[in-house]
Amino acid sequence: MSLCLPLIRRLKFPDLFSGIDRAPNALGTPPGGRTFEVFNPSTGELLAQLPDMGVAETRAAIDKAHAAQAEWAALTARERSEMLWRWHELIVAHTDDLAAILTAEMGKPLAEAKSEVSHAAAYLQWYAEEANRIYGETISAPSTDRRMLVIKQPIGVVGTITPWNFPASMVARKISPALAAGCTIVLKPAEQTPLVAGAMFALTAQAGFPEGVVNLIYASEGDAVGRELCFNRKVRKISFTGSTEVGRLLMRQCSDQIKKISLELGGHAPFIVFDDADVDAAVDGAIQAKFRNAGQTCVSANRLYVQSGVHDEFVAKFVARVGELSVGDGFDPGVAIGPLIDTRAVAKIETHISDAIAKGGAIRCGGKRIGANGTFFQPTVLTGISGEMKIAQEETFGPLAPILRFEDAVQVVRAANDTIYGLAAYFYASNLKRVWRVAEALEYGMVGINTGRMSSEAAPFGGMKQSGIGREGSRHGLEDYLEMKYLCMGGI
Ligand code: TXE
Repeated sequence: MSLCLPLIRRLKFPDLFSGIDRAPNALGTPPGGRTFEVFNPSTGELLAQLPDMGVAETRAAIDKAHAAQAEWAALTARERSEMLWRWHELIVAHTDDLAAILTAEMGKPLAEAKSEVSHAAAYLQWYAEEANRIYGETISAPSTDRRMLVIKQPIGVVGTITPWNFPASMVARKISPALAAGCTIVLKPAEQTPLVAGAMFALTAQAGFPEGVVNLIYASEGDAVGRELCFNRKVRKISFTGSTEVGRLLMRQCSDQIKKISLELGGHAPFIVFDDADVDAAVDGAIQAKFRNAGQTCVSANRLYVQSGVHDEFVAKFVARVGELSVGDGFDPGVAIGPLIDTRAVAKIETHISDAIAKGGAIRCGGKRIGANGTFFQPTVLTGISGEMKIAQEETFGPLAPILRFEDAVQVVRAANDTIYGLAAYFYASNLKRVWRVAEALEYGMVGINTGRMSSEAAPFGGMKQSGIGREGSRHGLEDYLEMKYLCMGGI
């Protein structure tokens, strides 16, 4: 592996970076020395060249995880918990470096990167605690000579595949409940952002995790690794976050062995502002829900529905605030919006804008690429949006806020639910009856009421419909990594 000097110079502990080489699973460079490159999306600068692992390396990692499984599961919950705590402490101690690596490879502003690393650490802390709270149950038996109970056991080796948009917190969100439950893991991070995952894995050795418990696969694409994880019988569960398209493929592949799978896929979040809302609070919430991570979040507010009575006030205040958001390199102080992950993402935004304009939409601010690198885009607000436009139907994954005016509260909920997705929804209102009714009627796994931000390690994150299967975070997130076993004792 080779790493570029400018990135290493940014770090307080450059040895953390060199640790990436040693940590994962010492599988070494694949035959033929295949490698792939990682670039900074802000500058285009080459950050690193990594071994490009394939089927053989994935199989070797699965074998290691499988060999370590029984011993890992046999540790006491307290012992597993203590290792998670140590990993948590190491991540907290290295927050600045991990955030710098994250900003370099993904582009998000350094402050957001730091907050993501803290969020990642919070998952480790949560599941270090939760590891000690795996309970079974006893059942009143229908006859006196029997005793019936339920125990929970780790599922076994888990294959995890993570995306580029939250490259640190996604790793922690998947691995920490799996480890707490007593599972071993093989993880393939996104090809655009493998470095922060590598650095986090480098710390697992210091945290005391035994050899083979956590295994990292660097790969330039997901297909071959994904197939091996799905079709290898030693892997008992897949956990994936990414596009709905790949999620569907993985589910088909897992059907071969009826393999368990958790999916956290795309979203198309409605953000509804009712007439009785606090408009200033709604503007704050919309800025957060839309522009965090340059709009590249699965819970990003994708469709802003604003009721007629507050529409003009909301648009005026929102456009003014969006105009203040500065775009640039995530390392520059004061930057609120970094680059998009690649030029393909920018092209998708442009398609959504031109389609909306052709069908009668209007640009209220932004609307253009910035700079020569081609990955920066102005935060943009569109009004006059209607249901037949692409932007009202598809996930944009960028800093583009389309506003739809509405009159009727019942119809807006119907429109909000009229999508294949069901991940996150937001609404602002003050009437208590409306708050309850709308919260119950929205077909989404997560609903933010008078808030634009709701992710927390303490809460179940996940979606309905084609946004996924399963939940991550909270005590519910642990259940996905546990098998339930019913024991019946007779002759008592
Ligand atoms: O996702 P992919 P991409 C959505 C968002 C975005 C779109 C495409 O709309 O614009 O998806 O993003 C691995 N078998 N989300 O192309 O391809 C890949 O290597 C196994 C929402 O980046 O799904 C990476 O590690 N794995 C989302 C991971 O899947 C495969 C976050 C995600 O990549 C694979 C990201 C295969 N055949 C994108 N092909 C969210 N839910 O937050 C790719 N991968």
